[in-house]
Amino acid sequence: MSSNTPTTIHRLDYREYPFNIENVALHFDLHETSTRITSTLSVSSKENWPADLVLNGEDIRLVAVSINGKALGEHQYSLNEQTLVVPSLQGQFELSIVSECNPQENSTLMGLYVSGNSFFTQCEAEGFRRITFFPDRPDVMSTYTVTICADKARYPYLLSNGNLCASTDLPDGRHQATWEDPFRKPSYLFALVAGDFDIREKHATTQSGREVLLQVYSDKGSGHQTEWALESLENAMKWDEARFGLELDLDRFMIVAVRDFNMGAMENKGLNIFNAAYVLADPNTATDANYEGIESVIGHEYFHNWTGNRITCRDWFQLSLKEGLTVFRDQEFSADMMARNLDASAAASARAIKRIDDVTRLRTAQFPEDAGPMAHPIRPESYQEIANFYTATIYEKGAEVIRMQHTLLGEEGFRAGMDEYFSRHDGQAVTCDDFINVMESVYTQRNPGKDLSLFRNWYSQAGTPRVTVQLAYNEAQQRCSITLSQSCAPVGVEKLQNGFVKKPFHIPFSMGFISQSGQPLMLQFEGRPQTTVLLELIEESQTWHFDQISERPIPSLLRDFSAPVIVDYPWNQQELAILCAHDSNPFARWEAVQALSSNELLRIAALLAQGGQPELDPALLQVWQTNLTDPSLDAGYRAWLLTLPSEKVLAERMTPIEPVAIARARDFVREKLANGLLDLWQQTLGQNETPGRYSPDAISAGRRSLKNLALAYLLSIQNPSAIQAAFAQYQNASNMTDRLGALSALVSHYEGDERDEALAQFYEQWQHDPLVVDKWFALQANARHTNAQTILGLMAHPAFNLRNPNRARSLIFQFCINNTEGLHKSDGSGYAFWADQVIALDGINPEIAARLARVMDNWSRYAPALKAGMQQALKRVEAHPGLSKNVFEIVSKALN
Ligand code: 0A1
Ligand code: ZN
Repeated sequence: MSSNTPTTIHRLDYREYPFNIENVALHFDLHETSTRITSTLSVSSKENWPADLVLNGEDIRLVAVSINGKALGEHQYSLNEQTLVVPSLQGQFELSIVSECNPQENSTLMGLYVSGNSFFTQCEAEGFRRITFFPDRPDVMSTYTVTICADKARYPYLLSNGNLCASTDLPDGRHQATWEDPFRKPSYLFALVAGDFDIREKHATTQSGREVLLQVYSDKGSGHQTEWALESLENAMKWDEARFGLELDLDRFMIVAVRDFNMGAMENKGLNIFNAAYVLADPNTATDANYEGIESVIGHEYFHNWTGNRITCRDWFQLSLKEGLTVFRDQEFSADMMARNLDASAAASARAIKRIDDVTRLRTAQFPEDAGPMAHPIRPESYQEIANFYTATIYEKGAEVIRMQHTLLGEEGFRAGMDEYFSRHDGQAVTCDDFINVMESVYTQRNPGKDLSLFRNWYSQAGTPRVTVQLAYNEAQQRCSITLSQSCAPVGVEKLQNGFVKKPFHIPFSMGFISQSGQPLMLQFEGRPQTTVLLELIEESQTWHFDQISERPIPSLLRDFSAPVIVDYPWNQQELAILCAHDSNPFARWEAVQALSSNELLRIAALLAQGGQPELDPALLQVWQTNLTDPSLDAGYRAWLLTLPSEKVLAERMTPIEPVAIARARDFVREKLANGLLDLWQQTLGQNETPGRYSPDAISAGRRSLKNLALAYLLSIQNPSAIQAAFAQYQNASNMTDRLGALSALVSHYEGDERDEALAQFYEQWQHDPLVVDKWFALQANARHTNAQTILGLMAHPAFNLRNPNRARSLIFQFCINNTEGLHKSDGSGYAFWADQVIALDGINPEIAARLARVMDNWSRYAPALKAGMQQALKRVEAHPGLSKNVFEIVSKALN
């Protein structure tokens, strides 16, 4: 493992690489325990004077180096654990390097590794240096020619980026294939796969009439599970043509599923490698959420071909340039797919559901990050380990920052900006500034006198701004005035900088007014009547006036979540109840329900923390009743309206955090809502069956989610007929969504023997399918009464394997992240378990260990007794000898 000497890399230290590497010719002689790689680089210096050629290399053995065919002696280069340096080179030359690595023993899943019976690579961000010595940085772009030799019987398919140019049989049962990628690319986009696979493929025609081959490779025996992946890939291809005019630039596009993978998937040029969880699906084994996840990740990786690959990042500080933009693109793709073939109102609620889902993810993962020790701007200033910066801030907040640009420019302006971005920068490695410069040129052209100079603060400052709203109504003048004031306290490293002053953000703030009787009000704004207006807040505080307003209105704020901020406005519960039933913006209507129920849950949690006896505000029951019975709402949207805010969202609003009080408050309110609306829940259960052939479309998935929500409410009060219904649904389900919906309601709320029988039966039936076994572990990790001891018991199950990230995530991460009560046990057993697992994982896979380490990020915001236990566990991890720099960065920042 790497040592933990913390070296910090700073954005402003960027220096151009002094050499061009025009072409990289790689030769792989694949063997499980010792693979030999010969790399031949055509190098030329950029300047007219000599420079040191610095190549990165980690965990690989150097066999030989030569320049223009002449071997170098040991005194002609220097080699340490991280670099190979050939000093003082100039002009044009060919550098050849022979090295060896051990794929079988590579448990980090970075570089070249073995998973199952196949070889795979993962190079982003710094994995290529674990394959061969190379300037492993995204601004060194080259064409690649790759030859792979391997045993033919075991590895009949030999894949790499680009086009297959030749394949030949070799002696001793081996064969070889040569691939050429015509596009210049950085090393992080290199990929190699060798193995035996099922293949599903299809020919498609691009908008310019070129025929391309789309292929999905998966484990032998899983080919029946790749239909949805291939369909999603084709949809992604068509969508990028239609929405952005971007066409596939290769003759063939391959996706390969792998069981052992650190992340979701990887956009290697023409050869995407995917965590099998984002490829394999059939109605019996995958849920609606899995289908949605596959579509979105396949879209995401495919869209990277233009936003990431054709135009890449100059350095890793620019990561959000490709990730924020590509997440925005995948979110839009999913929204368009969900809304397709629906009438206007169903399409609007399908889009709102997607937005709600994305905002919920932002609030549960990114807001806490932005308030904790790892807070960083979407373009960070420094890092110790780049793998730790594949964060919710870079991805999800990065996408919000792009979305705000889309909001400010409009669809047409944004498209014009994207066209200009490709025309200026295709084939280059660029910065976030380059992107915003392009967008600003369009913005200024369309809004003379305005620019995006303040908008750039979203790239340089961290933290979640708070926008305080004041409403003043003057009856005599029939005028309503809205004042927006922004503030954002320093966070993370900003707090450590002397004299740091935060500058205001450019915040697009979308809003409307609702009358006391629930009607949308028409507003005169920018010379035309509108029910939703876009205010651009650029100062600390600004006021807007609206005239001809005949009564004091209720403001509907931050519609569609037009900026990643927290809104402060003192609605009373009655005003919220009106918005909950009438807001014409479906996103804002859901927000009103969230606000009303969060207020109530936090009030009850505070009361419970002091040992008080709560009562439920009848307004909440009334809102639930209205939304359960409103015939104009579709099922999927209704399910979101009827779901209580999560523990994590509530914790963000509680100081100090009392996780158990939050959990108890949710139980209390859930039970009241279940009992109070018993008949309606039962009717809902009966009215939302989805008979016939399974389809993951938004309407059918929405019905299933509402039905399974009703089941969960009913089981939370141990309703006997619902328990029967859950068993029946579990036994008779024709798809995994319903089967798992029933089983999870039972596992969460029912203690009888049948529960254990159902669990045992589930395992028995699905033990051959690793993705379903992951679900089985996850269910138990999340269950009430599961504690660290239970998890240790499950880790002893023969199907558990700490080296497989999906398995570790399904059990250990699920428990530590989602099982509040189990983790925060007052005896400290949850924290001790966390520390043990971080240490154990660190010896196997530092990237995965560092992700688990982040569970304790916000320890200092918890109630005193818990806080002490968490700090102690963090200290134990920090003191562990030989800790990776990945985990060290996380725990040392947390303790700082
Ligand atoms: N670029 C990928 C994310 C990714 C990053 C690092 C990885 O290495 C373990 C793998 C994937 C994406 O955004 O999809
Ligand atoms: Zn990405």
